[in-house]
Amino acid sequence: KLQNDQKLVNALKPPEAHVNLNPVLDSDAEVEHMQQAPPDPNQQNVLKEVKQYGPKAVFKDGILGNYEPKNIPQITGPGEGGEPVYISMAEKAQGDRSTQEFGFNMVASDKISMTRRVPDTRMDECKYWDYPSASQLPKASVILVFHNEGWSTLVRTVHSIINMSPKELLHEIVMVDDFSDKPHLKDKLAEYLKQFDGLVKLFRNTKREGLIMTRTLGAKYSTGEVIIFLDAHCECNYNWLPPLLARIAYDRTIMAVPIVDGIDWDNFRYAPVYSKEHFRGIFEWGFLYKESRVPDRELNTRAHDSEPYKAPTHAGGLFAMDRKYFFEMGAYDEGMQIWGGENFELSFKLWQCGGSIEWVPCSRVGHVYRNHMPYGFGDINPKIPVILLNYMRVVEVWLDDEFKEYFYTREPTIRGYDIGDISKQLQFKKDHNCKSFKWFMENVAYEVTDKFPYPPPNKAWGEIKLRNGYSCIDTLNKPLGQPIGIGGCHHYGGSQLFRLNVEGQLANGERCLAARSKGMGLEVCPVKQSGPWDWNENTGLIRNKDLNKCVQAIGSSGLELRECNQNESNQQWEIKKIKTW
Ligand code: UD2
Ligand code: MN
Repeated sequence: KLQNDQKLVNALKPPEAHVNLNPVLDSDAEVEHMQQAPPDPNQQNVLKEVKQYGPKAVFKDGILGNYEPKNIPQITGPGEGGEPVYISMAEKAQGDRSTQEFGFNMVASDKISMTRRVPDTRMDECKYWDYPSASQLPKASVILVFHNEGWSTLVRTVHSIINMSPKELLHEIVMVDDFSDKPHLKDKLAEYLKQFDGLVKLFRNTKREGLIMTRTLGAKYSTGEVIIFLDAHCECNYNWLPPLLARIAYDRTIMAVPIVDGIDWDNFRYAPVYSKEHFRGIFEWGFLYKESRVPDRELNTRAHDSEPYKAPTHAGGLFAMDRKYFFEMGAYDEGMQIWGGENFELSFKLWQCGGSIEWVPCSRVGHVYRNHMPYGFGDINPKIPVILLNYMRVVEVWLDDEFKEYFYTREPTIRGYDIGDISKQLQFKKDHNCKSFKWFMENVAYEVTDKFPYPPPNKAWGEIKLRNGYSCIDTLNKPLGQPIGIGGCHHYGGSQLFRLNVEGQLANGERCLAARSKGMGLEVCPVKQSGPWDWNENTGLIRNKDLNKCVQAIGSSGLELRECNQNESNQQWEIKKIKTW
């Protein structure tokens, strides 16, 4: 009863004043103001703050936008203009070592100026937008969480944010050290940041929290109206900030996502991720993150090709949100650990519970993609991979039952694993009267099934082991098209985990097996879900129906398709379920 009373009290409270609800209107007649949101028929019975739209950006063809940089100086030097930087033979060993340690070639990075110019990768149209004046835009706290990052890539990120942002829109940079143990991130960093006169604040975790929890902490420490997360190895492009803030000023429930350009881990070349077509974030049913061309249905809702477009999800690292709204939405699920899946958690939550996600083509930020992940996951030790544990929490909270099934079809080994308490998330979903995942699939992520149709049920899954032996079919981590083989059974899944579905597809992870030269190789699963494979539990034969041949172990590591022969012991397979917990 007490709880209910409290809820009632909360419901009766007037909505907290927010700067974007009643933007100070200035006399700029070009800016459209305050259109009323149409009522949402799905949310009729819910007591809800009426959405009010704020000022909008305005396109002025041929007239340079109000925040456009003028007179960009021409500078020459290593890496200027986003050109690649090459190291000498003498430096190679050290470069390799730094790559091992940080995932980036720090010897190359160290040669580049902290304030190098990047190439302007935006569409030309982007130069002609006027964004609301600084008094009409919320101010940003840019949050950088970091764990054992290299020096120059980290510090260049800070310089780049400051250099590329209008002064009056950058409230602060909040850095949160996720329990790094590298000496250069201790006093040296704190000393270095003093030159920014308090604009850059440094906080440190007293234990390893992982990037997800650390981001929530960073948001707590922030005092700006908008929070913008960036990875700690980014370089901002021209005028990256106003277009993001403008979307949030217009509607505080929008998550605004910049387009993420690529910076090479080895030579730091800055290159546009794509220039002509628009892409947006989606997923396949194992929740691997994917990007695909934005459907016309979405593109056609806009008047200009440089306008933001809606997206089902995003890569995770770079985005802007109204700070208060981030917490109203419960921030990140605190049960998710270290790395992975948090992008889906926040995305599904936003879309299903009244918010939205937009990608903003005129805001571009470069991100250094690593050579490999250089850090471990600390002390935590779940019996399934951390990333899958995170995905499972997302799935159990946000997906309807039929959709959960698609995920477990794709990741059968983890079904039933104890993911801890999700009651808080489920309660949130109820309290906010959130829409179903089906609604999300039909109205937001509607192209997903064109690319990744719902997986047919598995007929058998597990390791594929020779009946009379200890060898298992193994992808041997071969690239697409290369012949796969066999290896000693290890029972860990991974390269030895296969699924045979009722349509005859045999798959490992997101890849399918196809006949290749004499044997089998991996391929991208065809959208048309039918495959040639069948397994006879009695004889043990795995037959390719198209070729009428069977899978046979050859020697200690080979695999070939041969004439079917049920008396051949190297053709007799069992498909054995495995569990890693
Ligand atoms: C991508 C995202 C990343 C995050 C991740 C999934 C982009 C460009 N990057 O991987 O932001 O969403 O997917 O979770 O979209 N860090 C910590 N503590 C840790 C581990 C990492 O603070 O325990 C920091 C790290 O220093 C970096 C940030 O978190 O600043 C992201 O980590 P990453 O760069 O290794 O992730 P990335 O880009 O591979
Ligand atoms: Mn990163």
